[in-house]
Amino acid sequence: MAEYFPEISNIEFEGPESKNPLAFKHYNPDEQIEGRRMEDLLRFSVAYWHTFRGTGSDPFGAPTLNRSWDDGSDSVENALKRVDVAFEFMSKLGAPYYCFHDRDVAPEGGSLAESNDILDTVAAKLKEKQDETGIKLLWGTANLFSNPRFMHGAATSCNADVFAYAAAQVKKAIEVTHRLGGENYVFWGGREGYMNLYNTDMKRELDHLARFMHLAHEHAKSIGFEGQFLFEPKPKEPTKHQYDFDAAACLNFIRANNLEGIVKLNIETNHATLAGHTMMHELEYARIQDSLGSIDANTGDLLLGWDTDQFPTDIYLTTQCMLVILEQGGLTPGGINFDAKVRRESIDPVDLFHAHIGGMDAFARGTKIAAAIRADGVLKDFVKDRYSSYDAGIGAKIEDGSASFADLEAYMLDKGDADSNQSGRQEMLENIVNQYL
Ligand code: XUL
Ligand code: CO
Repeated sequence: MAEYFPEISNIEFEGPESKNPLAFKHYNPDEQIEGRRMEDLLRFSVAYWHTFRGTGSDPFGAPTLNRSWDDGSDSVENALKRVDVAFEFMSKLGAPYYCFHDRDVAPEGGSLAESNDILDTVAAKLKEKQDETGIKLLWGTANLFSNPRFMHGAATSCNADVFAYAAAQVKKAIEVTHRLGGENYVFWGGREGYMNLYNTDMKRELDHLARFMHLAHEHAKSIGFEGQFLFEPKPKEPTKHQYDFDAAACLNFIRANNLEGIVKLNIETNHATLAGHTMMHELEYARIQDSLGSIDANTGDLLLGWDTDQFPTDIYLTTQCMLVILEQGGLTPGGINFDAKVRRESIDPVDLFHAHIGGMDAFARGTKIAAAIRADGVLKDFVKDRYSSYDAGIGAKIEDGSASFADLEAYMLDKGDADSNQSGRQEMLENIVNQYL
């Protein structure tokens, strides 16, 4: 069988002292962290769209990436060849999972029926390669944004036929995800949002989006798909305002439309920062509401205002992510999907390895650091102590609901003034975290 990365052998763990750029320094699948194998805890996933469909083109220039195996055509033959490329890459990297949009893996045909047939053909090959390699599908999704029919959105389009088309496409994508043993199914808004409120009935659009998700859930149930549904927040791009703006907007949508318990969140770093939040904020906000399902790991560039989807290499970032993820005991059935692309100047196939090795190592290292911080309890103990006035006395009565406004007034009239405040010790805590890096 043809080899597409003949120069690359399996990427192994060689430890922090290794100088081999094509080896893991920190990601050691069998190493135990908080009682779990790193591989089982982190559940790394490769994004089919960036890694096997990325060309390096941008709004200013043509493709740059050397991909000798890809003839650039939309033929089924080319799509089937890419499956071989993908599984060779993922096997050599040692990534246990991958994710795809329907249109990443299979080209669109002349009609919906033809597109479905092509998807079935490619899915059969994906299944074959999954069985051969043991690599699994973390999540599937449908591309409801590239084709011009989705110019006004999909579930939120003003054109009911487009809603119907999107429904048919998602029905099929869920079926294919189910067939491939996918553990989750993702809804990222795509063009679900608006460019201008003068031409937009926001109420109808949001109601339609909710209807769409309920229909998807009903279909998933009817075919026995038990994977987790995930909603992926993003504030803008391609639309001016995406309805899945951030974790808070998504959770409000979920609750307002009785989707609680059905849909969790897939939080992406670059989307968090575009929304004006840190990734840690978005993760923590989702976690405390039992809605942190999975993450799309990447990073933006704080000097650029768009979704640059770079590979994460910042140890502070990964440490902060892992502090939250370890606190909820991991992400299963979710995982850490690298929704990230190599720069258009990183033109060689080997750059795909460097990028993923860097991301996996950054997360492995962040995991070890976060676990050490947690083992020593340095942050947790401080926070627990900071709120200890609620553990007994008037604080406990506030929390258990037994104190009324009148009770609180009586308490404070008697006491005269509040106990003095304690320092927040922010700088000390930042220094402590630095000691673990
Ligand atoms: C777009 C994005 C998507 C979703 C899946 O910014 O993140 O690729 O992850 O549709
Ligand atoms: Co994403």
